[in-house]
Amino acid sequence: MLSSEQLAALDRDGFLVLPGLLSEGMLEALRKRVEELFEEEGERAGGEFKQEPGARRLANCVDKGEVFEEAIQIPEILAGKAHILGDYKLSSLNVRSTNPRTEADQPLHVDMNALPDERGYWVANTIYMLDDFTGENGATRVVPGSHKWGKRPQEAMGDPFAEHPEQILVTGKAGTVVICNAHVWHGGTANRTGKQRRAMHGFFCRRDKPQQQYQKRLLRAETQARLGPELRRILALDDERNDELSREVAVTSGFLK
Ligand SMILES: O=C(O)CCC(=O)C(=O)O
Repeated sequence: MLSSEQLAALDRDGFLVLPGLLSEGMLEALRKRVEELFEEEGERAGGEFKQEPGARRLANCVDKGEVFEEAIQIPEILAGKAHILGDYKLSSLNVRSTNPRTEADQPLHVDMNALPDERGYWVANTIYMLDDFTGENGATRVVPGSHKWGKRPQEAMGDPFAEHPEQILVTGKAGTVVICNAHVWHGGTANRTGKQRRAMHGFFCRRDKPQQQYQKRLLRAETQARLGPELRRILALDDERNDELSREVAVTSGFLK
């Protein structure tokens, strides 16, 4: 599914860019559904997880349209997750759309503040470019190789908002997908154009860790009823250990009412 050269690049850099992975049809369907959801949810958008100044956000997307179910099952993406994590599950599926003319970059960070543990890597993200990512519109910055440093940027750098001397901008055409080891230092950048820069983030974790968003609680009964065995496995819907791990996180982080 992914070549040995691609897997070696993922190991070395902590990310792998796959141009054109989304079909035209899936890209259009994602864009359409995402804009419908922003319209429908208005000021509530993103509220199941978080809202962010300077960006529109959506959370809990698996529950919000069949196109999202398809998007998390793309074989190359799952092969990348298995390579980074071994036994994986989806942790969350969110959209982040950087507003036009934002002033500030996001700080460099690692997702869930996670450092590798004694079993290795445990978080992996996926950036689906729903618009072109350019040098001007808020492309994600990444510090290649930093997933191996065993440090968080806010501890190692004086100021994680600052530019890192080794950072690069990940640019690409809409429809590109970036598979990331989410221990790699990364962050969104300011959008200096007049248009939104839309991305979807398919965040996965190792099966022995809590989900960022507890899918079993967040997905409506009618969504769960139509999911087949493969999606149920990816979402850990029948996994009692995940219930113990993720229920607690979901409650303490306050996004379940
Ligand atoms: O949207 C991006 O470019 C990166 C966003 C990100 O890293 C985050 O929100 O944690």
